[in-house]
Amino acid sequence: MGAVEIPAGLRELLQGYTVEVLRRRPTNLVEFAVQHFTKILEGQKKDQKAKKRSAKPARKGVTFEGKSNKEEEEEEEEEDTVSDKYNRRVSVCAEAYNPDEDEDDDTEPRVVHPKTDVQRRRLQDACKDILLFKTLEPEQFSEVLDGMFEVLVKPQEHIIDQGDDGDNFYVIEKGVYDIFVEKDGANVCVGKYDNKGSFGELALMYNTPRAATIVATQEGALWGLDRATFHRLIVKNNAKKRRIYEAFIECVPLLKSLELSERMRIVDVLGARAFKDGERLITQTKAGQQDNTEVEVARCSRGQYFGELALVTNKPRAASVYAVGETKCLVIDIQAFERLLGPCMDIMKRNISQYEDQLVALFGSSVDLKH
Ligand code: 1OR
Repeated sequence: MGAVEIPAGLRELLQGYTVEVLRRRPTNLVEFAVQHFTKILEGQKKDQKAKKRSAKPARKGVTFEGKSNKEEEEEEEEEDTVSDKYNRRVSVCAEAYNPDEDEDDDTEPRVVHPKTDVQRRRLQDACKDILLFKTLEPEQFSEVLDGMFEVLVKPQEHIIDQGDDGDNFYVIEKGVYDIFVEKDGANVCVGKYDNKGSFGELALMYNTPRAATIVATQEGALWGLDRATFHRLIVKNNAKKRRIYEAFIECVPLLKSLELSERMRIVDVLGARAFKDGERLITQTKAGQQDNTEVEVARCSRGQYFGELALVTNKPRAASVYAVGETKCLVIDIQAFERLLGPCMDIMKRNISQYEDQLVALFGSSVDLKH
């Protein structure tokens, strides 16, 4: 001991402020700090009031493991308000979470939504490719599954509205969901989720308002994870992920032009996947050679990237990719790719032209991969 003790939450508060400064680039840092921290303080006050107003957490079909909270017991007699099927809280804002391994979190009651075997299997299936879960230890992953609750949605239902406070993170089991972002006062559809993927992580990770509106286009099923559990398991794991991948990400040539905070946002959403020798990672879906034999056209190694072409051109996969030996890749999903890698688009496009040159060298005829 003897070292100066850093108050719980200090690092998160300063980090949140820094991220907002880098995002919004205010001219007066002090004035911006006052506004930023006032908003957080107001949010905390609102949140405390909301906590008081809300029922103690044990709702029907929900059990909490761990120490029972004294405050909750005191509130037992208070009026049972909350909550809709989303387990929405009345208000949420900027709680001072410390993503590092602090013990505070362990005193939080652990949320368990009981599930039938069939439900749990469906849930496991929906979560198997969720990148945010890919770097979790099995124990943490199991806690995530325990904490998730089923949400059935109807066509045109708004799951998330841009500008709201963040309550839950969602994993898609089925359904198609449009993504809208407000531009010049109009809502523009910028993409969609088609029966897979997840959304709603940004507001929970960075204590920011919802960045997009998500609307179901048909009946669907989602699995929600409440904000506190998301913080306890995913945000805490992100701090670890930053430590592990920071140095590697720093030396990826493609990402050199990004700011440090932008690179860290990539680390926050990426997942790690290991492949065995010979395993196919990407399958060519575009008709290539007539005789269907495959020719090795290139080999990628540490720090290089692949898989961007189909995302940049919105076309089927132009080549198959196989692991050579035991390999490990860092992966990001298409929405994060579009959101975070815009500044690298020029470099990627330039490199696509190089692929075309390589193919000409190999096959003799000219190819147009972009159109
Ligand atoms: P959230 O908690 O902010 C809305 O709530 C969610 O929409 C957000 O987390 C993401 O999970 C998801 N920009 C911002 N958020 C997006 C985007 C997006 N796409 C999905 N989400 N863009 C579209 C990229 C295809 C960038 C638009 C300029």
